[in-house]
Formats: sequence, structure tokens, C-alpha cells
Amino acid sequence: MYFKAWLDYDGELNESMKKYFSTVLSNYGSNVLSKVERQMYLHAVEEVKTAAKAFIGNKPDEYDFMISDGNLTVIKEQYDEKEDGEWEKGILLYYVPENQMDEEALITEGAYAIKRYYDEEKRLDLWTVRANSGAGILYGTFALIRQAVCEGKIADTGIVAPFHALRMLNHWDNMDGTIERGYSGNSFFFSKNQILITERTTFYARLIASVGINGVVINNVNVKDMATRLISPVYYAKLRELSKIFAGYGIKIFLSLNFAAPMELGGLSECDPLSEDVIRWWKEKMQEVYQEIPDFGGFLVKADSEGRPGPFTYGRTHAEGANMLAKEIAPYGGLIIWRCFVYNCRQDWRDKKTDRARAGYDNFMPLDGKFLDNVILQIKNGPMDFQVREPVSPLFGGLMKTNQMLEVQIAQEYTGQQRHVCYLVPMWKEVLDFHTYCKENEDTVADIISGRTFPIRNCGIAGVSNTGDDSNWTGHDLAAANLYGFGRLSFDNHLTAEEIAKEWISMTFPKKPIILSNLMYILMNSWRAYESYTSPLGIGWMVNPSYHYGPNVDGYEYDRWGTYHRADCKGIGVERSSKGTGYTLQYQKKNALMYEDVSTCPDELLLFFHRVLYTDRLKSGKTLIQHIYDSHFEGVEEVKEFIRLFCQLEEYLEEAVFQRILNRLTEQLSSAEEWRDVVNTYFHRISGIEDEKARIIY
Ligand code: GCW
Repeated sequence: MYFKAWLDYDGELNESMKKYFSTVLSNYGSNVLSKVERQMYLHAVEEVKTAAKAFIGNKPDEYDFMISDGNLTVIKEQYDEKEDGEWEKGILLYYVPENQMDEEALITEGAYAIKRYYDEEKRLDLWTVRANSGAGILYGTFALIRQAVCEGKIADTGIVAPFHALRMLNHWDNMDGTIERGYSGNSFFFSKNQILITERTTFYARLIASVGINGVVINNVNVKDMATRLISPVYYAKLRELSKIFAGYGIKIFLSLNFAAPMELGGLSECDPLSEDVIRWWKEKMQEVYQEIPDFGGFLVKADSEGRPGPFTYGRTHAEGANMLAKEIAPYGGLIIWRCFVYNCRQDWRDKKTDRARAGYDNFMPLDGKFLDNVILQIKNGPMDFQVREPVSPLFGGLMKTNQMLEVQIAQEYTGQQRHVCYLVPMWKEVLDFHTYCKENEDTVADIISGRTFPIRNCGIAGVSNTGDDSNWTGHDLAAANLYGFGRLSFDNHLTAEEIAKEWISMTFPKKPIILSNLMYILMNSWRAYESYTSPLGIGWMVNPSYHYGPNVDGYEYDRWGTYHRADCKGIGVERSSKGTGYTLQYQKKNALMYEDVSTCPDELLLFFHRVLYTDRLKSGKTLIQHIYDSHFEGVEEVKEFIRLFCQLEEYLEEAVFQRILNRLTEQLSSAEEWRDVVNTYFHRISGIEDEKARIIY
């Protein structure tokens, strides 16, 4: 059992708007379409029918049409002329053949335009979706329905082209059905070492296509055991079937790859990327994979990180490792997406120069320009690991000759594990809008990963998925806003976090002003609230090791000595300026200077960059210790406010939905109280400084 998430199409249309959904006109009969394009087109037509069913309770009439010299002819068996004064209204999906294109920009894969079409003489009044690709027709159709649901009306869009070329979801699903950092049940891709293909598979493809996703990595980047065998005859038939289903929604399937596959699968004695045997093995493997799965997108690789094998074992670089694979997959148009999450998890934090934050840059910056064109480096948003607040990775703005992709985590590993509400779109917006100063203009992260800064074609954005087989897909109903938001933002970088939240609420819940305003408040304040009651000012972690939920101030798992945050009786924070680990110097000058100086370093990242005394004052005028106390108290109060606002919605929401969300919010409150008490007590004891407001600190 699963819910339709935001595809319920529960819209309130007036009578005049409803009429448009009484007819759908399509031209997929024309022979310009390839099989897969036609499939996407058919799915778009299907979507209009589904929407019509929801809006008017009926299936629409379906007709073909022709356009020649700008004249539209509706092809009907019996074309009944309308009575005088009556207009034929409908929705027309128009795959524009190349020779009829008047708008260049429509050529971009996935671009579309929604436009009204009137014909006085024929009394036609249509809303048209125009596109030059099946994906464009599909995206345009979803956009048109979205307008109808959210606004109750349809409007011209002009040409809308996807901002990022690759818009991917990374699933960390294991073949036994578990999900690494999964908080929404089990995998719907795998169970007991088998690939699952059910009704849910198709629905999922449709769900994520509706927000513009065009690539999915189905298995965990930690590729172990049977997952190594995904590229073997045992699984090809199912993978082919799966890739066809997704292709019909404009989505390519990718796999995570085990760098040691030549050994574990091929029986070779090594996986040295320069060994001829290894190269030959991959050559044959790539050929086999593409013979079996022609639509296949390529591979995602986690190498030399957290125990995964990689080129380091043989004294080779990441470029040598990635390029070897890239060369062998290139003849088939495949991509190698190589992760930059590479660091030494055995570092000794007692050494003041030790700094995990430096690792990505130190490892990859020297390789800039050394990767083949079908390699993309996938870079986590921050230099550490998906903490509630981190600066942007300095690889963005550092690398200038390398294909790049941003990786964010939709799954809330460190942000409340989908038991706490934490709407992450505002965080991603900050990352995407960050000026790297690598160029005078078009220097933001979004510019870089969309190919606007440097002429790179293979680039984009990836999100670690937060889905599972829970009936509501994301465990916490409100966590679906993150999945929705990730897709929408990857398609249209100009949307604000508010606009996305508003859309998602309108698509998901009944249309009542109080639902919109209260949920908007909760979503828009949730990230800040989570940050307030958890780890302050960019210090990060402070969670229980391994499962990463709940407070544990000294709990950084790769630090046996309890020193990574450097807290003592005087102060806290890691000095990452040139006086400390030198991490600040990895940024372009303007940013390096900003972070280097305590007086210009933004407060929310202060403890990430500097060691600060408890008695030092922040820009707010508060002392550091008072800020820690206050923010932890305030964070908890904010969660109480969320609950108060949410309870006002009881009469308007389905009982089960209301109860599910309330249960999560209730758990969030007790967890927030625990965070507040554990963190405040720790700093109260270690600093010996009293709260100015004399509140009780447990
Ligand atoms: O954040 C860490 C997670 C690991 C994860 C790793 C990674 C998939 O705790 O579970 O492994 O990052 O991104 O590779």
C-alpha cells in the first residue's frame, strides 16, 4: 500500500477551467518519435487523463491533430461542430518537429512551453504544451497540472528549460532490502538479493519524473556482497525491465560500482586500474552491460573512502582510476560519476593540524583537468558530511577544468532522521547561491554545476534519496517536501524555498488558508529550529556515533580521544584559519579572507572556522556561552510552537495523516528537550558559567 504523495490532484477548478480537461489532443501518432519518446508522450497523455478524472470525474475525449503552416486541424472521426457561440476547450500536447521549431530554446532536452491557443473561426480554445522531446512534453504536462492544482488556473510559461542537466537521486539501498541511512522502511528496489519490480516501481518513476528527476542510482555507494554482482547475468533481465520502466519517464538507471569487482566478481588477483588484465575485464564488462541494458546511464563510484577499495592501493590516483573506467564506458555514452567524499577516517585528532575538512580539496584539487570528459566529480555540499550547517566545499570554485556535480542529502541522517521535521530546501538554496568568486560573474555553485561558469556539459545535482517502502514514502509525511523540493529546485533553480514549500503543500493537502499558513511556518522555520537545539554555530556532529540520532557531545565517531571540537573550560571550536589547520586558504581569496577573520566570519559558522572563548561576544552582542544556552531553549520553544500550529489543523486533515505527523512532532519535542539538556549541561559544567537568565540547566 502506498499513497499518491503530491500526485493526488485534489484541485478546485471553476467550471470554466474544468472544461479544458474534457478534451486531450495529441500527435504522438506522427512518426518522428522514437519508441522511448513515444512512451514518454503516452505517459503525458495518461497524466492529463488522471488529472481529468480528479478534476471533472470523467475521462476526457481524445483526438489527434495536425499542424501545417501554423494551422491546426483537429482530427476527429465525427467532428461535431459546436453550437453557435460554444467553444471547444481542451489540452493539446504538441511534439514540435525540428522543422517547425520557432523557439530555439525548446531544443534543450526537457524544455517546454505552456501557451494558450485561440482560433476564432474554429472556436477552439486550448492550453498547449509544446516541446521538442518526450521528456519536455512530460514535464510540461506535469507543470500544467501543477498550475491547475495549485492556482486553480493555467497560465503561459514562456519557455522553461531545466536548469541542471543531470538531476539525480542516489539510493543507498542494499540488496538485502535494508537502506543505509534509510528512515522510511525498506527498499522498494531490492529484497532478499532480488530486484523488485512492482506497481510501486512505476509509480515511483512517475512521482520523481513529475518534479524533473532524470537519473537514479538504485544501489548503495557502499557496494558489497551481492551488489557487486548487479553487473552479472543474474540481474540483467530485471535491470533491463527496470530501465525500460524508468526510460518511459525520462529517467536513466545508474548503478554504484565496486572498484574491486575485477577481483570479487572476475576472480582476478588485483584491481589496479593500470593493469592490462583489469582493463580488459572492464572493457568486456562494459560491453556486456550495454548489450543487456541499452538505456543504462553509467556508474557512481565511492573509492578509497571508509574502507571501500580504490586506486590508492596500487599507488594510482583517482584520475587514473576514474579514467580507466570512463574510457571503457565511453563507446556506449556512459558516465562515470566519481565521489569526492574521500578522507582518512583514522586521523589522530590530538594533532592540531589534523583536519578532515581539508581532505576533499587536498585529494582532488591537484587532479583538476586530469579527468576525461565523461567523468563527473560528485562533491558533497560541505567539506565534512551533511551536517546541519557547514560551509560550502571549497572544491566548488577551486576546480575549473573538471565536470562537477553537487551532492546533497535528502535523507535526514544528521538532521533528525525523518522523525524531526527539517525542511532542507533553504539550506540547499544557500549552497546553490553561494558565490565562490572563481570568476567575476556567474560564479555561484549553481552556475558551476549547470555549466554556466565553465564550459562543462556533464554536470548537475544529486540527492541521496529519503524514500523507502513506507506507505507515505518518506516516513515523516512532511519529509516529502524535501524530495519534492529537491526535484523542483534541480529543474528550476530560480524557485525560492517558500515557493517550493507552498507548491508542495498545495499539491499534498486540502486547500485551506490555515493549512497553508501553518505548514508554511513549520517548514520554513524547521531547519533553523533543528540547528538551534542541536549543534551550535557550525561545530557539527555531537550525535551518537554510528546511528547519528540524539545528542552526544563528544560522540564524533572518528575521534577516540574526544578532542575534535576542542572544547575545554575556556572555549570551543576548531581553528581552521591560517593560524590553525589552514583550511580557510582552500577558498578563493575573498571567501578565504571572510572566513579567516573572526569579525567577518558569519556567526552561524563561527565555531567551524575558529576557536572562540565562551566569554567572547558574537555579532548579536551575546557571549558565546549565552548564545548556546539561549538557542537551545529557543529551539525547544519553537518545536512547541510547531505543535500548537499543527494541532489547529486537526479538523481539516485526514485523521490518520494528522495522527502520524503529530506523533513525529511529539517525538521531536522530547528529543529536542534531550538535546537542549545534554548540550547545555555539558557546556555549563565545562565552562562553569551561569545562564544569565538563571534558567534551570539539567
Ligand atoms: O555520511 C556518511 C554516512 C555513511 C555513508 C557515507 C557516504 C553511504 O554515515 O553511511 O555511506 O557518508 O556518503 O559514503
